[in-house]
Amino acid sequence: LDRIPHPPHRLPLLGDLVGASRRTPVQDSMRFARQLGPVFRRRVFGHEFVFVWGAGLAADMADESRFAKHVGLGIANLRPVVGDALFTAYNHEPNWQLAHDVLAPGFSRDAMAAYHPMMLDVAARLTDHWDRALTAGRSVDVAGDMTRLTLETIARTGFGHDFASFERSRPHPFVTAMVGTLSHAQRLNTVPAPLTPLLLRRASRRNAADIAYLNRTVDDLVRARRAAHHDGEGGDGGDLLDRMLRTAHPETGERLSAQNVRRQVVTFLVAGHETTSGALSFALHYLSRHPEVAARARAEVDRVWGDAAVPGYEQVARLRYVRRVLDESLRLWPTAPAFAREARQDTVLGGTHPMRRGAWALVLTPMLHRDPEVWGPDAERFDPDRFDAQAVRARAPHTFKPFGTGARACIGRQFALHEATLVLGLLLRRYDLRPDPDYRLRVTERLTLMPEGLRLHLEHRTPAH
Ligand code: MNH
Repeated sequence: LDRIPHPPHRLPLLGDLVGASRRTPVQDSMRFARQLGPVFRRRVFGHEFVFVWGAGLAADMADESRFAKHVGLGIANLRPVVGDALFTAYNHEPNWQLAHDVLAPGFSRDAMAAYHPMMLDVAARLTDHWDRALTAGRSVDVAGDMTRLTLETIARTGFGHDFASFERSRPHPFVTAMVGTLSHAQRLNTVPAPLTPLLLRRASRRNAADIAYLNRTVDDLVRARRAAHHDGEGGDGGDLLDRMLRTAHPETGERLSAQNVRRQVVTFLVAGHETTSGALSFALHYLSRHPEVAARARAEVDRVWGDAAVPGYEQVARLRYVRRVLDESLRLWPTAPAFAREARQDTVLGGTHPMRRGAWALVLTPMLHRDPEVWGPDAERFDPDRFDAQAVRARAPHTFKPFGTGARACIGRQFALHEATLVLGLLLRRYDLRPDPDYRLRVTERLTLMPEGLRLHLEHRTPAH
């Protein structure tokens, strides 16, 4: 550990607080990374955290035979809310494998094709909303509207539920409670555990109320579905909730307990929309700032979708360039900006840093995605061509990790990519996106990343010829 650099002004007791804010732990770490190199440590009160972002070291940590997911920090802080549900389960907890096997078919190709028309329905609510803004000459709140869209999409496809987000001028209380809980989990990292009751007393009470709200919402939703099953309705749709309530494990015959179902539903409602919303928002920001990229993407949409009123399922994956825009946005701002890995046994990281069994480090994805050794000296520049097939083939593996790695990587990856590509295609086809010339990208953090205060002006698209 001694050989791993840390910030120069280390305070006794407090640790590396100089130049750090509790509201932007990721962006502060990015700054430290640039000063300190491919592996560094930060101390926050008594705790020392090791960050890895050099491509060689990160690739080493992707070795599943020596490393596994570590549930720590922000994620561990979510355990009181979602316990052993998929995202927060410890590797050894039996409910991980059980839920993984029961729910994985919910993300198969067939399942995705069945979600596609529902995704289109929700997207039409977004474009109705944006058409009204356009007619009234109002700019749109990008992150707010992408959150409406993605929450409705996961609620509808996964759980047959409608939050009516587009009929509300303020965020749905579910979103407010979720943001409260995520921010609280992030803040807990910045306060020494023994002092939390003292320092975060009011915040903790608020957080308990937020959690209660999330649980209540989910319990209502589950109760309604159980009643429908009881009346002989539903059940064959095979959405996520049907699977959670009705599917037994194909080998063991085991089912999810009622408590576990609640935790999974909260997990999917949160994990299934917050990060996709951020990814879409960053992509729209970059599209508005790079009209030549937007023009190329739109030309592709016109070519692939033609005059079809709505695109078919197959026509979404064929938007190769739009997908590159999305990948490039996720490269610069991976909206789940870090994941933790622990050593399965004593090992040596990158051939130089000894790690004991159980020792862990954070992979700082936004910096891995800017490592000049991989991405070149202009790594900060937005350029979707970094993801053309040839460039991808030429790149070392494990250098692009917005969805994590290994057995515990994102189960919703295809879902998110299909939804986001579809929506970008629909928006490009319909609108010209005009940025506010005075806007400078600001990123807010609540475990996830999201552009702050991003508004765009819409115009009817100018004809292509
Ligand atoms: Mn998702 C795990 C990023 C969309 C449900 N997700 C992860 C991890 C990352 C991640 C990174 C791994 C975390 C870790 O190693 O600790 N996820 C994303 C991003 C998007 C995203 C950047 C969108 C863009 N995720 C989605 C969607 C869903 C979803 C959509 C559900 C519909 N993700 C999950 C679940 C896990 C996960 C569930 C936990 C999987 C597991 O541990 O088995």
